Amino acid sequence: MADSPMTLSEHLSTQQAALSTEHARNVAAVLGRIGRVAAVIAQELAHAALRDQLGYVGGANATGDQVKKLDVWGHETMVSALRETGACAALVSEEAADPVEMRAGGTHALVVCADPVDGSSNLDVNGSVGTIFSLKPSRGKSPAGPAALGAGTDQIAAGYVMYGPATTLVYTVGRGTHGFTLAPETGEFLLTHPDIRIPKRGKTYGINEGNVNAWHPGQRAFVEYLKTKDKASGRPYSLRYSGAMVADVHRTLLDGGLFMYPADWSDPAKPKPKLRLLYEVAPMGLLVEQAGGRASTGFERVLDVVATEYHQRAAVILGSPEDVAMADEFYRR
Ligand code: FBP
Repeated sequence: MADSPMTLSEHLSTQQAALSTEHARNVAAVLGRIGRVAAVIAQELAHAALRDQLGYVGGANATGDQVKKLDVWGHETMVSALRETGACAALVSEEAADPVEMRAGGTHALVVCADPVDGSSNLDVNGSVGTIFSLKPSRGKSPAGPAALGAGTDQIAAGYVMYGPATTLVYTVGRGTHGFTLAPETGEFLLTHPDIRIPKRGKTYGINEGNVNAWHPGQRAFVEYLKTKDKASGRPYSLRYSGAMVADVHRTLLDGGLFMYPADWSDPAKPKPKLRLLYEVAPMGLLVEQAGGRASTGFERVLDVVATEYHQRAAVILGSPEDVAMADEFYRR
């Protein structure tokens, strides 16, 4: 009989070598807890319509988005779970203007940046949603929140959970990108996608084409290029866009191609990106790079962008290395 697949906690222990001993214990504690929170969130999503958990609570979050009941519930569930680990010094969350300090002690406590419920516009229509997270060293700072700022290269771990037909957790500690599937009966995440390698080139692209008139000219020309028929280069690419970054990135990681959310260039002097750097763009950038892909803003590597604000936004073009390289070329023209 085939061996039963490795559990998340077993796999985490095989990844320890990638981390300093002190951080390794805290990373395992935090990632293990996020795995358990994800099983709880999956349950809640499945019952949301039955528990009057759909719809808005009213009011807007730190980045001006209308807040859904499940956004708040997801945030509070994440806060209490991370607090209990004793390994998390602060949480930077999409749903809180300022970092939530947790006074977990020690130089090796971690700062977590998270989007507890990503793709909120899909919640009330039973579409795929997710949770995105990034772990950075707190360096013993107090308050610890400011340790979240800086470049994406400071991340020591990152991941996401996708709540779709199955619940999938994908993470990296800088030693490849690995995928797990939730066994609802046991609440365990089991290794189903070890060492994901993104194809060098893809056949699909994901972008909100409704924004085409606000794109940088290089972005517009690149999407036109993808849509132009040319058998030799496998074009046209097909459009695949779910409205939830986690679902679009997950497809891109497994099948190749691109996910893009470029900035609004209506005023070229002040380009306006949408997605948030610390808890959307940077963690996805690390996961994609660890799977052999690339993540760019169109002008620079996403992981080199330095965050100076907690809810700073950044443009993103990520996916298959040859496709992203082509996009960068169109931006340079
Ligand atoms: P939140 O739902 O967490 O605010 O995330 C933003 C997001 O929903 C991404 O998941 C998604 O890729 C994007 O916004 C969709 O934006 P748009 O509706 O403009 O296409």
